[in-house]
Amino acid sequence: MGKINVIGLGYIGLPTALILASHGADVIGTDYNVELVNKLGNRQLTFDEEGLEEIFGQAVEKGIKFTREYISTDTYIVCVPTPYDKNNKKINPEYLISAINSIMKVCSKGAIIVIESTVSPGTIDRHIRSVIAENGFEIGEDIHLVHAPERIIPGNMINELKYNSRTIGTDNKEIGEKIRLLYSSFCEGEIILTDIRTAEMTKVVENTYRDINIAFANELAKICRSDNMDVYEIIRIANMHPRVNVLQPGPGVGGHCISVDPWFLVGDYPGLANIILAARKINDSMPEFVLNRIHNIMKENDIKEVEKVGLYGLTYKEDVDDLRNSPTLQLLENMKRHLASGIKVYDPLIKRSIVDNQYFNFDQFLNDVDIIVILISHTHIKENMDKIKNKIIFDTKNICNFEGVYKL
Ligand code: SAJ
Repeated sequence: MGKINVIGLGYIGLPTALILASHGADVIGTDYNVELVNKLGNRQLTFDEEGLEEIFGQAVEKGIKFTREYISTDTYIVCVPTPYDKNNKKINPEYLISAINSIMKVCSKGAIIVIESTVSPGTIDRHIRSVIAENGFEIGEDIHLVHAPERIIPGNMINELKYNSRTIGTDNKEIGEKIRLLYSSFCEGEIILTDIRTAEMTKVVENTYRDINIAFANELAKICRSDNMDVYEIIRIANMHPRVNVLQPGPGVGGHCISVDPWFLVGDYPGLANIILAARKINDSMPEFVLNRIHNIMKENDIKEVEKVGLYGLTYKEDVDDLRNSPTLQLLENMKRHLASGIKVYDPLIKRSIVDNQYFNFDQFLNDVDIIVILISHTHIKENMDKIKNKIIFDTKNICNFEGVYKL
């Protein structure tokens, strides 16, 4: 195998490029964002992730390069975003199509294109094969297609890259074996070969499964709140049953995967995806539910100004600096729609200004608020519980055991 050109150096492409290079592959990373390419070229990481720094050093030592250009080679790994259209809920494959078009301009005959980006089932048949054919390339001759969706979780990416099992979907077993060999240079998990459509659907199913299970926990939280039951105690006891594993309720579902992928199924199978749609709606309703709770807690404590309320946490989950679709941002968006403003916000992992009334100093933030709403359970807040004990606390993550704390 010659050089490997990884296209898209974001949350998935970058760690994948680095781990491949650190295990000896000849890797060139390509991204159209010049700032990002320059940063990486100057040995600076673009986001924080445990263990990433270390494999970055190893990859640089082994000669990884970063560029804006597509490289002429025989192996491509495509990790570009695949958002969904907010109106019809269907996948928007424009980044993927543009990457494939660019590859076709430079690739050698018989090149393998591995698509890691999550796509809805049928996307490769409907959008990618036709684009390739329109360019006069024959699939299986001039170009081979592989779908190898990623499975890594932000916060534990490097470990999961190494130990998770993986799926490789191809039209051709021989090509699948080649790519299996490539991934097994760093992946110790089982690598399953299947067809492309199955690989596409499997990935979306995995994230939809989690979304539905989180929605169940969130719905239980609402039921328990309405009738004064302790949802956490109920889930804890129910989970002692050998075949029950209820997840944890929270202020909503963020990130770029679980809050996105189920929509693909709703968009493509509108008459059939019922429980999936209901789950999406429940999870999307949680920021508004939290907002109503805040309103009630303010009333109960005779606090009239929203300026006295502080939201702790801006990222989409604990101990990552990723803001995409975060429940806090969803909540602030809802507030805007209610024409309310002035609520204060702090997140120790976010050092640049993202929203109004954002603080960068924890003590100052605490000084200025009476109610603190824990939206994200960063290690930072767990280690600083003492500092908030005199506040009115609304804990949506069930991490605080003080007397009188409000829960979801
Ligand atoms: N959440 C809850 N309650 C829970 C668990 C999570 O409210 O019990 C919330 C989190 O706070 C967060 C959201 O759900 O806002 C999603 O977080 P997550 O940790 O469940 O998942 P992601 O989005 O970081 O990563 C997922 C993973 N998929 C699965 O676990 C099935 C990961 O393996 C995938 O690689 C990733 O999506 C992806 O890229 O598709």
